[in-house]
Amino acid sequence: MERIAVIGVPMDLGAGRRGVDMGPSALRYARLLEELEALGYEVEDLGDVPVSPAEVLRRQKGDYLEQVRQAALALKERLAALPQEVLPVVLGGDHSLAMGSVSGVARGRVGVVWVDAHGDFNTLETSPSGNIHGMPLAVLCGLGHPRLTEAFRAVEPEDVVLIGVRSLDPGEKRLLREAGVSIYTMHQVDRLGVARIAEEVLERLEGLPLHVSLDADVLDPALAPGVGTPVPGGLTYREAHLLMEILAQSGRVRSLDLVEVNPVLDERNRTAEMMVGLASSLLGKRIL
Ligand code: EXY
Ligand code: MN
Ligand code: MN
Ligand code: MN
Repeated sequence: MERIAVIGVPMDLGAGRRGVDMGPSALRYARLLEELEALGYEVEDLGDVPVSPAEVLRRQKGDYLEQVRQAALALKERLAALPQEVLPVVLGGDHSLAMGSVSGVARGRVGVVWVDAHGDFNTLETSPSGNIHGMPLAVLCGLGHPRLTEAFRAVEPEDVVLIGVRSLDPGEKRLLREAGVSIYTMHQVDRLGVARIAEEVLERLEGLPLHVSLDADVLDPALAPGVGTPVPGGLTYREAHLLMEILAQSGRVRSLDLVEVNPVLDERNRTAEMMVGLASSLLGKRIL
């Protein structure tokens, strides 16, 4: 029986709004572990990485970058220590945690499938907000603050694919183009369809173990309102499930992030419930 290790990162320090620190609880309350056990996995909950709550830091005028670095580093170390055959499922928390998850699971080259309305490819110089959750993918590719790139650089831009993008800043557009990251925007999703895109992604990342970093804001916000940076015109419920189902059929998914669920902005935990459903599809749940 395949083993899954669940680990939470209750962090909203990288985000512009408070609340995604409660994402791990919302996902657990949406019965993530029970769903995975029902799929036949042996599931172990490793609990949460310790993170100082933003409110505490605000009073201490905390240095968020250092706090985010510490939390992502703790995650990286925990994941790097897991036995190779264990499949980690990381619960966010804001997307800056992915600096720790991707670098923690990487044992050589890893294919990164970044499913997100955003590019998350800003540096401190190009970011319009200074929010670190808009930077993790750039850091993983070696671009950004040295305190972050020295700890988390882990992937080749050619091994990264973005799917669902519909909000990019001018600076990150340039950086993405220069780096050579593959990008399937919502325009391509509409023109090609997720089935064709999923097949192309699997072909492009042929032979690599896959890390899927799933940002809840890739879904249409009318469907999944519990996110801190909503952008209209996202994936439908079926598009998201089809994408997960085809990636699952490859048998190459080795790790997963579920990030940016903000229960404060949600309606009755429906965003977390959708993310649990998508995780189930990605980890093998089939209709028939
Ligand atoms: N591109 C904008 C920024 O960098 O501030 C918005 C980033 C949102 C990031 C969320 C996690 O996907
Ligand atoms: Mn993101
Ligand atoms: Mn996003
Ligand atoms: Mn190369």
